[in-house]
Amino acid sequence: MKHHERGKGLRAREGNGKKPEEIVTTASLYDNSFKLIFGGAGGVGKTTLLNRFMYNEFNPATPLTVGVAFNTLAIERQGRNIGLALWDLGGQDRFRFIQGIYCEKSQAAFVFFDMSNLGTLGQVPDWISMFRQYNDQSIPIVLVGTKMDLVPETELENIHAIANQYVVDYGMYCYGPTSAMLKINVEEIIYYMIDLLIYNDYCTRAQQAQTGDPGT
Ligand SMILES: Nc1nc2c(ncn2[C@@H]2O[C@H](COP(=O)(O)OP(=O)(O)O)[C@@H](O)[C@H]2O)c(=O)[nH]1
Ligand SMILES: [Mg+2]
Repeated sequence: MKHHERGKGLRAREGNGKKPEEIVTTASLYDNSFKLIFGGAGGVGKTTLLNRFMYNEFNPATPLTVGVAFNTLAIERQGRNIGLALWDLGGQDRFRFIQGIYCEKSQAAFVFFDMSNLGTLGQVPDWISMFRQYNDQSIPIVLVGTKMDLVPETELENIHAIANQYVVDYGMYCYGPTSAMLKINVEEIIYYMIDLLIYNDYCTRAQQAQTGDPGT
């Protein structure tokens, strides 16, 4: 989906002190409400990628995310009105103790590492554990590689191989290399996940119709 398609119907705003649940799940406003959570080591570029996605901005000096930050957004996708809550969980260990409860009731998760600093992959398993602990074990998780623009072309293949191995080893959904600076794959990975969630929702509803189960 392109930015102009997000145009009029798009509302981006900060929480204004309201609980995100109150904003995003307001009954019948949306065909679907999805909560997406974003984790990964501090400094890997979570906030920067979200700012690129939400506002099409790139700030080379993004301030440290203190604790947890969230944004809500309304989009149209596949003819549906979708309410999104995007939770940026910070990344500094000293905030970790408060993060668990913010992970709950999420439909999908994104775990970030910095492609120019592979040491940041080391935190990926912990984030996955926390996301699964506070959600359905089968929550789809995308591994996001950031700052692709900082990586020499010749190293890319090796990094992709390592990342794809993580996807297999930890049962993630897929891997997506990105650059928020160059605007590579930022919208794509997020819409990819939203499309999966919409698809799953169609399947669930079809199944319920067949079995006569009204669901919830
Ligand atoms: N070159 C480059 N720098 C980036 C990119 N994404 C983030 N950064 C920089 O990485 C630093 C940390 O980013 P930030 O979003 O605060 O990381 P967070 O702690 O994961 O939220 C900032 O200086 C960003 O400008 C990118 O795609 N390319
Ligand atoms: Mg941040």
